[in-house]
This record gives sequence, C-alpha cells and structure tokens, in this order.
Amino acid sequence: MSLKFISAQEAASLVKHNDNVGFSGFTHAGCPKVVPIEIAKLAEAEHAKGNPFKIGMFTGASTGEAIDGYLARANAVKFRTPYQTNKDMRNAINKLEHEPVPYFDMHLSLLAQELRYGFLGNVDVAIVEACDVTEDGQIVPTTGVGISPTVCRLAKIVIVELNKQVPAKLRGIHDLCELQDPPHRSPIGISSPQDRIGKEYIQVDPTKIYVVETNVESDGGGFAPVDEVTAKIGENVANFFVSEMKNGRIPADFLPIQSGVGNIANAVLAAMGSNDEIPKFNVYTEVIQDAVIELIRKGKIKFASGCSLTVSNEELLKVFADLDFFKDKIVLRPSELSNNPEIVRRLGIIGINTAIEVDVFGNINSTHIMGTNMMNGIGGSGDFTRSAYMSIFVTPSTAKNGDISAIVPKVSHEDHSEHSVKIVVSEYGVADLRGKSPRQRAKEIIENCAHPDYREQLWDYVKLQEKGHTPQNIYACYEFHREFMEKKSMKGADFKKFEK
Ligand code: 0RQ
Repeated sequence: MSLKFISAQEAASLVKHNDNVGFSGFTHAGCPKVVPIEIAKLAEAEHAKGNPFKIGMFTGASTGEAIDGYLARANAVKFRTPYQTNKDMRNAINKLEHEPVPYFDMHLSLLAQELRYGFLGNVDVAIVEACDVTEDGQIVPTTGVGISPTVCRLAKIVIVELNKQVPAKLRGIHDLCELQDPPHRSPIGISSPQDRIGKEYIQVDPTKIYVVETNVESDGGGFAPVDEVTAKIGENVANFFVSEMKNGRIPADFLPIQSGVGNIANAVLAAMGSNDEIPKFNVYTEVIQDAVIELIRKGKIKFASGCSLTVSNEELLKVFADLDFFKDKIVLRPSELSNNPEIVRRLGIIGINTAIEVDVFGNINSTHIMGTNMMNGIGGSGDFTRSAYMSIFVTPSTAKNGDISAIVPKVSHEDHSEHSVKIVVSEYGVADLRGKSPRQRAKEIIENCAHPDYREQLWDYVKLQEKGHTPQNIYACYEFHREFMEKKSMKGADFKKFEK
C-alpha cells in the first residue's frame, strides 16, 4: 500500500482534545519539530473560541522547544511525564505562570513498560521523527529513540515527521525492540555495550501511518566552556578513578561509564579523556554528548551505547558526514534498554550524575529547589544510581554566587538515598562513603566536599546530636534553607542556638 502524505496542519487536526500523545526522542534529539507547533496553534484557536483543548504528554525525556515550549505556552497540556527541562513547562509545573500542569516525575526506564501495563492511560496518537519510512511500515528513528517503539505500537494513529535534514543512511545505528511483559520476560541479551537484540527499524501497521515531510535542523546548542569549577570536578573524578584502578577496585580494562547530561558531565568525560592513566573505555549511558563523540574520534572511547545523540548542531553535522566511521561505534536504543537496571547491574556500570543538594549523610536531591519548585526531574539518574557498580554524584560546592551551600544538613527533597550513593565529588575533593556510618560519612563530606566557608556551620550541626545512629536534629535540619528563604544567603545560619 502507499503511504498517506499530509500537511503538518492536517496532522495536527488528527489530534483531539483530551488525547494522550506519545512523542519520539530523548532530550531535543529525535523529537518531532513541526506538528507539535501546529497542535499548539490549534489549541490556541480552540481556546479563543471558548473550547477546551489539552493533551496528555508522554516523552522519552526532555524535548525540544517545539514540544514543551509551544505546548506549555499554549496552555495545551493536560499532564506531563516523565522529564522536562523547558523554562515555560517548568514554570507551568511550578504554578508560576499559566494554569498548573500536573507533572509526574518518573524513572525514564519505566515509562514504556508502565504504558504497556496501562498504569498511565491510553496512548491515542504517536508523533515520531524519522529519517526513513517504508510502505510496509518500517520507521527508522533519527537521533533519539526514547519510548518510540512502544508508543508507535500502542497508538491508533502514528504521525511520522520525515525529516530530510537527517540522512536515511542512519538506518543501522539503532537497536529497537520492546521488552516482554512479566511473567514472561526473558533475561535481556545484552552482556557488553555493543551487543544488539533488536531491529534497525520500528515495525508499524502501515494503515495507521500518516507522513509529514519536514526539513528542520536539530535545535542542539553548544556546551558552556569548561570553567574552573567544572574542570576541577572533572579532574577529581578522573584522579579518583586512577587511584581505584591502582587499588584493584576498578578492573585494569575499566568499566562502562554512564554520565548524566549537562556541562559538568561533559567536563568529567573530557577530564577522563585527557588522563593518560585511564585506559580506553566503553560508554553505556542514556545521552551521548559532544565529549563522547570527541573521545570516540580520538580512540579513547571504544564504543558508546545510548538513547540519543544529544550533541551540538555543529558536531551532529560532522557525525552525519562521517557515518561510515561512527556506525560501528555507536548504538541508539529505547530508554527501557539504555537505562535498564538489569543491564546496569550486569555490566558493572559506573554511574556519574549531578546533584542539586547533597546532605552530610549522603542523601541526594536531584530535582527540587528549596524542596518545592521542580527543576527538571529525576531523569535516568535513579535507573543508574540504584544498580550501578559505583554511583557517583558530582556538584559544585555552592550555588548562586556562594549564597547556597550544595552540602546541607538535610536535603529538602530526597531522590537518591544514602544506601545507593557511594561517592560524592565537588571541586574541593572526593568523599568516599563506602562502608561508612552516618557520622563517618558526615566527616568525609564536610571535610572533602563542602565549601570552606560552610564547614564550621555543618560541623556545628552534626555536633548538636551527641546520641543516635544518625546525628540528625529535627529542629535544626532546615536552618540553612530557612536562612536562605529569609535572607537570600545561607551564610548567617546559626546552629549553636539549638544547643541544649
Ligand atoms: O540555576 O540556571 O538559574 O543558574 O540549578 O545547575 O549547576 O547549571 O547544573 O545544568 O548540570 O543541572 C541536577 C538540575 C543540575 C541536572 C541538575 C541551580 C543552579 C542553576 C542548574 P540557573 P547547574 P546542571 C541524565 C541524568 C537530574 C536528572 C539526571 C538534572 C541550575 O543535572 O536535572 O541526573 N539532574 N538525569 O544555580 C538552588 C541549589 C542549587 C541550585 C544548583 N542547591 N539550590 N539552586 N542550582 N544547585 C539526564 C537525563 O535523564 C536525560
């Protein structure tokens, strides 16, 4: 049969008020870029006529401006899950502008299976970006996969944005499948990062496909240059790895690395790349960033498995121009594979993620500012942290020009607990929490990671509670946060006033 080609406006009109829509991609990579904008326009037109128009949104992770930005501003979102990084969407979630968007922050590896289990309602429409689509229903994604195989199968309508900017030659870089549902799931057949278990395309019933031809470049910005603090954090992580190898706690041929998204993660990988004592290594991660591409070129990274190619446009064009070199060194998989805890535990992955706050006992807040406002979400950090060979959290010791200490008595929201977190690294050093009691962990974190300006206050806090396994003091534990809320700086917080 021949495929149905339609315009972006026609495609948007297939989406109805109250529909749940599943989008392709992971970060801005691989997201549809044209139809969501038309849906936002449609919502605005309906609102102007006094009619309701909102959709539920399922995505792989964060998205591009065309999805979260346009739909949030159009007040067209019924609910949002599992992760976002867009300013307008964040403001809507935090009820700062627009009507509030109900947001469900969840582990990325779980979304595809929870859609299949029916925990989150129907998927009515899937909108996916592709570099190739065939008459018999083979869809080849572009640079990000996310939940595409699942939403394409579950949806009644599949709208494919066929983007001419992405070479069809990308076919072959993906490893696409869905996992079986319990109680019939077999062990996942991935025992090294380069193993493949799926197809190079998503097979969809062609009668439900509508194709919209597009020609839009990726909206990947560049990374901030590595500054003094991020460079030092990267160096501390790299030096820690070298000492772990010397002590036999990391094997001589190294372990696969997962590294979160953003400037710090990029700086950590760059520091690992320039450290001659770290051997060539593999990456098994969710987001493949610029530093990974550079290290593949240099031969320092042997192979990278991820869910998306989240690289700057400049770098992406170079990868497209050199696909013969990259295609046997990169694989892109759905998030239920790239972030799967079964694989993370089996491969012995070293997980490196960024914290907003770390408390002196090793609990981590990755998501909330002052316990109330959502930043982005937990993303894949929990998928990796709980199951990794070694879970590392990195953070600058302070935020907002030194007025906030990232090391606090008690995190204002807890995403990862002391039971999963092994190592904390700031620009000041490395806290090794393995095998240590809460009091011993507090010493490690305060002495090695806290900013010197805040160390005395943190010690005053820990000393308040002479008895008990964990020296937590429920009267004083949020004194840093209270001081910041009232005076815009944690520096004046006084813990001595709580002494009996
Ligand atoms: O605010 O933008 O207003 O200046 O938080 O902080 O230092 O720029 O760091 O961009 O790497 O983000 C944890 C949010 C860090 C991210 C988080 C303020 C700070 C700044 C951002 P401004 P930085 P990053 C892979 C794995 C969870 C998900 C995850 C994240 C802004 O890494 O979303 O790991 N992680 N996923 O000023 C108040 C504090 C603060 C603070 C920082 N203690 N109090 N504000 N900020 N610390 C990704 C995927 O899953 C796809």
